[in-house]
Amino acid sequence: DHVIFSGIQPTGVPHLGNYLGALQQWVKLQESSSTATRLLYSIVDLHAITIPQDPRLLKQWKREGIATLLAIGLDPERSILFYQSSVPAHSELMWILSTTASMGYLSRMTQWKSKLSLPEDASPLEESSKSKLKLGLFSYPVLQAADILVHRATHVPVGEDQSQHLEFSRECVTNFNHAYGPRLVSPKTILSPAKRVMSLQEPHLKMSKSHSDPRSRILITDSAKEIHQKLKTALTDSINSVSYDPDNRPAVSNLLQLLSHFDAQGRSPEELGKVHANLGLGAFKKIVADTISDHLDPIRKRWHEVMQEGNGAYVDHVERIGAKKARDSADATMAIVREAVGL
Ligand code: AQP
Repeated sequence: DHVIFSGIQPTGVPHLGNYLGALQQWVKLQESSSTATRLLYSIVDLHAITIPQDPRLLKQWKREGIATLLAIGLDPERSILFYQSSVPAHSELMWILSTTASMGYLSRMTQWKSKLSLPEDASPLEESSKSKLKLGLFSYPVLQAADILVHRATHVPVGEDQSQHLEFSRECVTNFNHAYGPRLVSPKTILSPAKRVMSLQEPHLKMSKSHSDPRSRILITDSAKEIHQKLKTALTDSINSVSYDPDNRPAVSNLLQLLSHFDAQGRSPEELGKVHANLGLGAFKKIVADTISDHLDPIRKRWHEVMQEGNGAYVDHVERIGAKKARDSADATMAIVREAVGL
């Protein structure tokens, strides 16, 4: 039987990168998988605290995270929705995995470097002695491996930026199984067609929650007006017509890719470039904004409804039920792991 697991950090309202790269895929998997497939989607709050967070804001963002999962169409009867910290086995398995995980492998990962704005060749020993690099940020991929392996996930739908971490999860399985016998299951990565959605302001960077310029991303709760404003100020180039040419026109090509992801007829960016070839950039941006806001409008409305239901009580209720099921799922694996290790 298949088990699908994925997570999103409660570090703010998700943007189109999170939505197209991961969240939309979660809903599609819910719709396409057989009832024998288990689906678990987590708000990974323990990952969020690898970067300093305001505790009150974190609490708010966690609730908004569950509201997001409901608003995009996940059904709590079908998909298990929960906070990572509600299931202590994630942390327990992390510890056990960390005893067979390689420091050398972790030191080559790029995320801790990018979060600290360090160069690609930064060394963990040097950075930790400057006390910049915290142990939790460095060992983040081990916790992520535990999230996946503790539920015996067979498939993990993520954006391309997470491929490296998934590869590391498979490495953790190999190391553990080598030491203790074949107990853990190796997960496969599922990449959505929108592997990497780019920033509206700097098309060479991925769209990201933490970038300082809010105009660089469209949030799934943005109103039509906000979406139009962000597109109006989106970076383009000096050619006032539309064509798909990722090498020479990365910004306009990024907009065509976005349009293609939301196109009801499923046309490719190349085709849409030809369809809109005679438009000026202003008129083209208006079409992109309309298409995105038509898609997000029902999601935004449902998001607000869900957040308001019982003043947040509904969201809390969904999470409590999900957490109970997730604990049962994780405890079954932990019994096997503890036995194998001799704990
Ligand atoms: N730009 C993107 N294109 C495609 N997929 C993306 N994802 C993130 N950005 C893009 C995917 O979204 C899922 C959840 O991400 P996350 O919140 O757990 O962490 P993240 O990857 O660190 O997301 P952000 O928005 O970039 O946050 P910050 O700025 O805090 O780092 C993952 O499956 C991810 O691949």
